[in-house]
Amino acid sequence: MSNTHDGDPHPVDEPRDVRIKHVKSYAAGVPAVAVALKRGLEQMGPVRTAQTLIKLNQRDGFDCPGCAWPETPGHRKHAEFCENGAKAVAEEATRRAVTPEFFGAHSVEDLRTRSGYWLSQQGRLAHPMYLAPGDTHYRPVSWDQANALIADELAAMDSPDEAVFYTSGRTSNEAAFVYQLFARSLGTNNLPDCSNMCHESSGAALGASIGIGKGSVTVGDLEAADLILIAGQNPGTNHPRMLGTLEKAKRNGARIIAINPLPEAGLMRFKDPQKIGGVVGQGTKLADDFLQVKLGSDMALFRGVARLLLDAERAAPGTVFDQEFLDESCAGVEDYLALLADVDIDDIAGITGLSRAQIEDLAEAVRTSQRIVLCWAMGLTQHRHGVATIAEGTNVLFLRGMIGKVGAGLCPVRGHSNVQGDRTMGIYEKMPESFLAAQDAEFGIVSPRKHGHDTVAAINAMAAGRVRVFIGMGGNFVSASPDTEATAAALRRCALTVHVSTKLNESHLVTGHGALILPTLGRTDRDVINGVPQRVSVEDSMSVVHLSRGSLPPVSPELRSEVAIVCDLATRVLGDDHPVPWQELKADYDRIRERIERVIPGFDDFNIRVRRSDGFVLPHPPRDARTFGTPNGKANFAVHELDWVRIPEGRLILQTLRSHDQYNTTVYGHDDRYRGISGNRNVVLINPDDITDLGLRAGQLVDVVSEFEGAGGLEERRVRGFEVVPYDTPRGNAAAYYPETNPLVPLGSVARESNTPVSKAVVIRFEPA
Ligand SMILES: Nc1nc2c(c(=O)[nH]1)N[C@H]1C(S)=C(S)[C@@H](COP(=O)(O)OP(=O)(O)OC[C@H]3O[C@@H](n4cnc5c(=O)[nH]c(N)nc54)[C@H](O)[C@@H]3O)O[C@H]1N2
Ligand SMILES: Nc1nc2c(c(=O)[nH]1)N[C@H]1C(S)=C(S)[C@@H](COP(=O)(O)OP(=O)(O)OC[C@H]3O[C@@H](n4cnc5c(=O)[nH]c(N)nc54)[C@H](O)[C@@H]3O)O[C@H]1N2
Ligand SMILES: [Mo]
Repeated sequence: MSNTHDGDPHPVDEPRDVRIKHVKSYAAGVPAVAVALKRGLEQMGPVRTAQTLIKLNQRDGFDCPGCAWPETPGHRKHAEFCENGAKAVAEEATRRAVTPEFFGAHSVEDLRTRSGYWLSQQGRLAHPMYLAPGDTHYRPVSWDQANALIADELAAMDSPDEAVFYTSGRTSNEAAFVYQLFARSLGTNNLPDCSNMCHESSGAALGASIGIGKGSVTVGDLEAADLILIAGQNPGTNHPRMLGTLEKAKRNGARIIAINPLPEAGLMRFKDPQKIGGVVGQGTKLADDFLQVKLGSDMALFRGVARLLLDAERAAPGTVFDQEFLDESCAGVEDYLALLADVDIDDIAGITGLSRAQIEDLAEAVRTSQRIVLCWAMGLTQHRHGVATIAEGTNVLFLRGMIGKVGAGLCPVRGHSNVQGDRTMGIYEKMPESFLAAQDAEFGIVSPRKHGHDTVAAINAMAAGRVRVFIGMGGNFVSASPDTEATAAALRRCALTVHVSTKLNESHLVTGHGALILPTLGRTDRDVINGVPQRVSVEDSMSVVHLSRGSLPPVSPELRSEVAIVCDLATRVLGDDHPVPWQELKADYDRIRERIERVIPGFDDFNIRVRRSDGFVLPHPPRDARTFGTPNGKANFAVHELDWVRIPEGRLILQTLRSHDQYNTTVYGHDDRYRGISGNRNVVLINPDDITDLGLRAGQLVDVVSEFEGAGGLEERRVRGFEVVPYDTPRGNAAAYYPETNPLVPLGSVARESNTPVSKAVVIRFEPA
């Protein structure tokens, strides 16, 4: 995070020459296995590599920290992991360590000039470190000193709402539960999390439509589906194990339709590295159809499909809609159908960039399929109208009764491996009264009822000087959040910033007046408390809860588990006579699970059921019994005004996305193999015709300037020296990597209802570098 290059928080110390190779038409296969092993050997050496990869996603092993895709129930293959899961493990299980000597040798100022890639390559954080106000270097402190520093700062607050407790989605259920319990015991609901920037739009849309903010399908449903729509998701890179499920679905006869501005390799073809045929053959063709939509046009596409379904139903009444479902279970059907009256398919074609025939073909597939699953991720959620878009896709499924039956339903594919579980555990700035009341009764505390800050609100509160203490349970707040410069300035106003982390990152270097780094155990590490090995639990994208146990010796004896860190801090802050028995909870995680069972519905016999080989599945009323926990007890059609992303004259719309070689803000390398790009991440992918029209040329370096109409007029933001790369993206749409382009995402540009930063539609222009 450099102060000198304005707008460029990621100074580059790596090769800048971009090499564009052949764009891959398939995912996984032999190169994937080779890359996985290479990264493992570099970071962990041969013994740790073998020890870890064999335990990945196995019953007595640890949950992959990569993504939230479920493990295959029943029979697990020996290598239940993917290239990118293996990279995530190598990143965590590295033998390299960031010691007090390292911090002695590098001032914070020096570290700020390094790239995120370099920082994470230094290894695992090995000792609690403190940066005193005005000091140049982090210095080692004891855990007691660290807790005392935090306690003093919390005690100096005028109100508990001057503390913010951020969470990233790798935190285990047990740690998340005690963490939110601590925040609420202290008196605040300021519990923003990475989900606010991620699937919040899914939760908001599904909560209103079906009464629960979680997906309604299982792996078995996907395997049984006859039509799978994958919109705004790049599973080949971000959920590679999903490809195995899709391949199986294909073999069972499913048709797969990819809806995406980019022809992502993982959607096109898949070679299963765990099967000989997959390794040497041509691979399975996955997507039968690829609909190359313009950014932010999915709502229009869904509405067009709904209109065509309505026409077909009118032409042959009783043959298209699931009238029984609509009559018995739904509300708002008439209002929604009325909206369809003035939908013109030619307009929809114009908005989406598709042909009329493509839209009709999609509608025909939806009309004739019997078991439909809709999958999506960030390509739908991170738009101003993300909530409306997801609700619209849900409406389409409702018309055909595609929920609460085998092979059909809604599948928001989660990101972080326990982001869904963290929410279940109460990591949410506005948990419902039922949760707060149950927790208060269980512990004899009084939780605050006033809603807390989500991520964007927390940044605004910090910027306004209303936050004294920021605590991050994992994550990389400054790099993951929008508007990097504004977020950095906001963090600097805090008295103390604290990060519980496994690896060094930019957020340790953009600090409050004082700052603490608290090193913690990760998924792969052995967690032993008072001589007793502990296990944690996680919940995957399909509401399956299961145990995870690391087995590697930690890189340093100074590492503490997240649970221990929270419980020790809570004891220090709240005292020994606090009604929550923090030390008892810390000493045996079964005690935490007993409390979770008594507070959160669905966790009956938690300690017994979680020890079953495949864990257990949390209740999901729409999926289990076609019942809907909405206020009116119905599946509610959402009625939103049609919205899409307009492209201003002479400008492009930029989406910020992930390469194949990163985990969110952690950059593993500078290649994006499936997209055929290597050697540089500071690139902007543009349609060749737009390159010509804008008077640019391939290989040219440009500044990317974003434009946003804020409350105070036109705002501009800039990143410098990005290389123009011709790419197969729709006219008017560009793409570039996150987090490098996060300085361009305006803090004020958020999704309606979910407050999620609009990371997939930034208005940009170019200036010569
Ligand atoms: N290896 C690896 N795995 C990961 C992560 C990682 O960084 N690395 N991150 C994890 C996390 S936290 C998450 S949330 C997930 C993210 O998983 P994804 O959502 O797959 O991640 P993105 O790279 O943001 O990709 C968005 C995709 O949506 C498309 N898209 C963008 N805008 C639109 C649109 O308007 N309409 C449509 N139809 N498509 C659009 C893009 O072209 C791209 O294919 O992955 C998780 N898994
Ligand atoms: N422009 C743009 N911005 C985005 C996105 C986008 O697509 N475009 N995507 C958004 C999304 S979907 C998300 S989820 C957020 C991600 O936001 P975050 O979750 O905040 O970011 P990560 O990069 O996943 O966090 C990585 C850090 O977590 C720490 N860590 C890793 N494992 C552990 C662990 O087990 N315990 C603890 N305590 N710490 C650990 C390490 O120190 C590492 O440096 O970013 C969002 N920001
Ligand atoms: Mo995410």
